[in-house]
Amino acid sequence: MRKKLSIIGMPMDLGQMRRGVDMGPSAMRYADAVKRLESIGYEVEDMGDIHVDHIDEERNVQPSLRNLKAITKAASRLAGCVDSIIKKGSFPLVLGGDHSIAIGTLAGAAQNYDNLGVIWYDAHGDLNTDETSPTGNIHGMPLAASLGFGHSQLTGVGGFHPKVKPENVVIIGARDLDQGERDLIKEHSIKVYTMHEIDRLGMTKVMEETIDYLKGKTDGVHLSLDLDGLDPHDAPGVGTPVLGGISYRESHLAMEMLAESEIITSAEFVEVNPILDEKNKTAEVAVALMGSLFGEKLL
Ligand code: B3U
Ligand code: MN
Ligand code: MN
Repeated sequence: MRKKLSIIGMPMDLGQMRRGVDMGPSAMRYADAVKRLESIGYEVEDMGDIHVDHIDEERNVQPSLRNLKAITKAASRLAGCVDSIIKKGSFPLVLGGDHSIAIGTLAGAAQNYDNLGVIWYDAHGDLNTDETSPTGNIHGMPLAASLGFGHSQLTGVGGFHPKVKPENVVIIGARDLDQGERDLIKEHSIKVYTMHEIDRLGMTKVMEETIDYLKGKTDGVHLSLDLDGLDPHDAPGVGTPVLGGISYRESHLAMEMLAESEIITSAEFVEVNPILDEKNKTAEVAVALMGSLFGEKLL
């Protein structure tokens, strides 16, 4: 029987200040995500987009948690959808949208595992809370929220928390962390491969260690891939580019090693902003990386 994969679009741009990232799902579809995954041998179902309000009805209420209401509403819908995909035996692949959507994806996935692992591939930690965030942008908070830290409306999506334990998280590609995020990483001993470790050890070793670290103790692993984890030369269409990132080639290697390991049970590709992109390059990069993640082979 062919393996099943279900694609969901999450056209969310309320987690940050730059419009256009809500078009990310369309851009990745336009870059032939479905065809690419079918050609690897998957039975692909495109479930369309989750509804996201265009504007938050309480947008001026909490500047430290901008658009909280619309974001949590959409996250709950996404959580239900991801949960039902897993329950019917398919693999959920979520197309973002800004990274705040991970609150919903993880809420849905975590209902199905006792020890969900998370690989957070990102230039940022996304470990802020409303108390530590320098911006009030919720796309800088989803990993903290999934660990149970921050505002109860974010941590409570799906009706339970935490979704993940700190010892089951690996952050890869970090190079822009706020003080509150550093404190949280230290306090909870979260495993982080910054660009320093990637340069020093090489991506092969980083991924071997990551897979070893998660393999024994988790019963599922979610890959949350923020395109700004890559260097802006390779992925220019993102809202908060940070120089000195992971290369396209290193990213393919990482995805290929994850494919071989067979540990990944759900995934999302986020922060593709076609308005800021160069001829859909970043969406094409995302789809090429999906190819490697799902086992595409040259020979
Ligand atoms: N850490 C900053 C910046 C940021 C987080 N995630 C992205 N940018 N993409 C913040 O706003 O929390
Ligand atoms: Mn992110
Ligand atoms: Mn980021």
